[in-house]
Amino acid sequence: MHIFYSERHIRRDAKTELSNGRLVAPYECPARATLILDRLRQARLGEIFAPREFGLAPALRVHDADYVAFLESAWREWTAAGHEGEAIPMVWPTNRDRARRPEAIGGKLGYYALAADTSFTEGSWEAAQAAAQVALSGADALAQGGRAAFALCRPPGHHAARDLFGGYCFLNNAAIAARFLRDHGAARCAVLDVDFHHGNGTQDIFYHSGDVLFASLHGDPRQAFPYFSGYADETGAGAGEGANANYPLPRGAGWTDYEAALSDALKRIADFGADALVVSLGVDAFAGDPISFFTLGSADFTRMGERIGALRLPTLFVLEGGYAVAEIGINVVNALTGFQQ
Ligand code: SP5
Ligand code: ZN
Repeated sequence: MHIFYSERHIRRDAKTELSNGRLVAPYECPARATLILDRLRQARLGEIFAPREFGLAPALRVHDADYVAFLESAWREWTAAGHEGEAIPMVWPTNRDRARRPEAIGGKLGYYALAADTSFTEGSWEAAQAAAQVALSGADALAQGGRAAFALCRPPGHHAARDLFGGYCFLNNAAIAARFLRDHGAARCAVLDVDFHHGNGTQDIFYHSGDVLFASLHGDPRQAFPYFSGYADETGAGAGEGANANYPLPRGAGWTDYEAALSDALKRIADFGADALVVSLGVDAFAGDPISFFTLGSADFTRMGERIGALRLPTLFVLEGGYAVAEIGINVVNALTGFQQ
């Protein structure tokens, strides 16, 4: 398996996350990636490569240009306004359809945010760009005929929509990779999202597309972030009708519940006739995850990987969430090892 990694992820090193009414140390922290890297090396899963540079054009295939320009200038604008803390969105348009974009950074933050859990900081944009290059390098490895790749990237991406950041995400790495695969030979691409949280951003980006199937297993949105999407009746629209599949699962769901949903999702992917598969690999379905409510054990990630591998599709794994930092390495390595069996 080709593994891609950039140490530029450490530029995303926020000091604050607004969580349950307090400012806490962010769950999505640099140690996550370095611990996974250590474990991958120990497990000798494959050679680790620095990313190639693809520039911003592939990201602009799924994100709006004005949003990308906002990400590029947000920190500069925040400091120019004289603020000293990290930039946290605080006010949202109640009707996004007719909202005009404010000029002041305090307004722009809410205009382009889906949640207040993601402080914008110096270096966040640099790290987000590096993460997208890591994902693109993995997609490129598949486009060149590779069977499997792992993009060890952070910040994660699956909550980021065309023009929204939040849920610790800025650029949607998995969506950018899927779009790249479509642009480089794959007639149909599937995205399987096994992160505990619904991949609302990826769903939104491909909701009207019939050539990219999105399937996601996640905590029931009635109970779990991001709350406003992930219901089973969200099945796609227009040309994308039938190409979106959500599997909301209840509090306490373990491998038995999970496997039933996974089997159905995998069958959907096989029937779809995808030429390539992108897996949004979050490991926050783990029982010990501090912000999630499933009960998978470390060995269940091996089973998950095995089941995904049985599809026999060219597969790119893109790292998403997973906040039980002590076990994050073993859980990711188990998923990838299971896939290779
Ligand atoms: C990529 C990813 O996994 N993003 C997740 C972002 C979740 N951020 C908000 C979490 C709110 C969780 N509230 C439950 C706290 C339990 N103590
Ligand atoms: Zn997550």
